[in-house]
Amino acid sequence: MTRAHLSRRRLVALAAAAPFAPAAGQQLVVPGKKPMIVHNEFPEDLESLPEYLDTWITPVDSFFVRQHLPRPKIDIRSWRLSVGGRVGNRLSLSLGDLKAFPQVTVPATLECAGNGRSHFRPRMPGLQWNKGAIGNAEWRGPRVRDILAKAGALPSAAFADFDGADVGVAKTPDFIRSIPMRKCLHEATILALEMNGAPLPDIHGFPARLIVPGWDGASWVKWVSRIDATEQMHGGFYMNPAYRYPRNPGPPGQPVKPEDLDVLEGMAVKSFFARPASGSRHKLGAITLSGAAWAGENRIVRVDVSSDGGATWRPASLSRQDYRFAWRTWQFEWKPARPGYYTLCCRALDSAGRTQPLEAAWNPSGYLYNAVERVGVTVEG
Ligand SMILES: Nc1nc2c(c(=O)[nH]1)N[C@H]1C(S)=C(S)[C@@H](COP(=O)(O)O)O[C@H]1N2
Ligand SMILES: [Mo]
Repeated sequence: MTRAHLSRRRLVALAAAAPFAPAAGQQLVVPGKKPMIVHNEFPEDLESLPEYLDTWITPVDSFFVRQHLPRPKIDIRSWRLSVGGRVGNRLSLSLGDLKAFPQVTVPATLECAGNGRSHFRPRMPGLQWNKGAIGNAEWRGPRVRDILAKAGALPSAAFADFDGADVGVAKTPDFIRSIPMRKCLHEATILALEMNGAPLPDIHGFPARLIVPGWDGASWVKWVSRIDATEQMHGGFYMNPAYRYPRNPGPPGQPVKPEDLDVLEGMAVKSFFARPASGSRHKLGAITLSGAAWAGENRIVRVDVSSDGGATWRPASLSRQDYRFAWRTWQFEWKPARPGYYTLCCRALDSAGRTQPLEAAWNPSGYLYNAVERVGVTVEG
């Protein structure tokens, strides 16, 4: 039996247990993490429980983890970031050199492109994330544009390739992502050395990870050890065929020709319930509904909630923190008039006028799931 089989069985066992009560021992999988939904034990793929996603900053101990390859062992004394390719002046930078650049703080939401994949029908292969492959953190480090400027990136460079220190194993290739220059040069694109005010934890990319605000998680390369300015997009697996999305999504289940797929960039508009949990029971009285909403490179302007399955909607209140690339948490004090079974929904609207659909656009890899979430709860008299 393969590891994948084992962990899928564990996941099923988890899902069958009381909501959000992982089976005994699950907490021990990764030291420093709260109970998580364990999709894979090695390399770790860990999903946050939605009940922990009700704060504006997601603490490291409840932040999701996704990695295709075993985590590299970094010896910080000999560690160097090499910067090369189409540059006038190759660099080899220590952690101290990176700290000598001006440091900027960027609050930004990191979401795996496959978050929500388990809700698509027909199903597709890939990690069957529910809704917790997301978190919001404060990232701090030098701007990528300052590093590229110091290296004298040539005007002919249209991309920069970011290579993580993790290396290919068996059929799983080396993790390399190409980011277009216009995004590399954005003032909020940084090489984070810190997450939530502390040095980056190993599992989230120590000592340096790329922050590509508003773009899908696969762009946020962990353990960056090499940056190469290039004329052409890297041709590796993680640029093609992985992390591509149909230019015009078609009917569910329909294959899409490779030439009709584009590299994923900005994310969809989306919202979710942190509370209440689906299937929960409540006493008649005020019940706090809460969650978060985000919209890739756009801002959230509004979140509406419904307690009648989407027939009528009322605005939720949004967190005062309002940063372009960070989610906004939302709250709503709901006072049901009478006992019953209720279908609660939440729906976000962003600054580009996008809102969430009732049905997410099906695509062969199961990316960008953003249908309006529905949560059924029972109110008892
Ligand atoms: N070097 C490296 N970086 C990586 C990955 C990886 O496998 N290797 N996975 C990517 C993917 S698909 C996601 S969703 C995010 C997850 O970041 P996290 O583990 O800090 O939550 O890291 C990205 N960066
Ligand atoms: Mo991802």
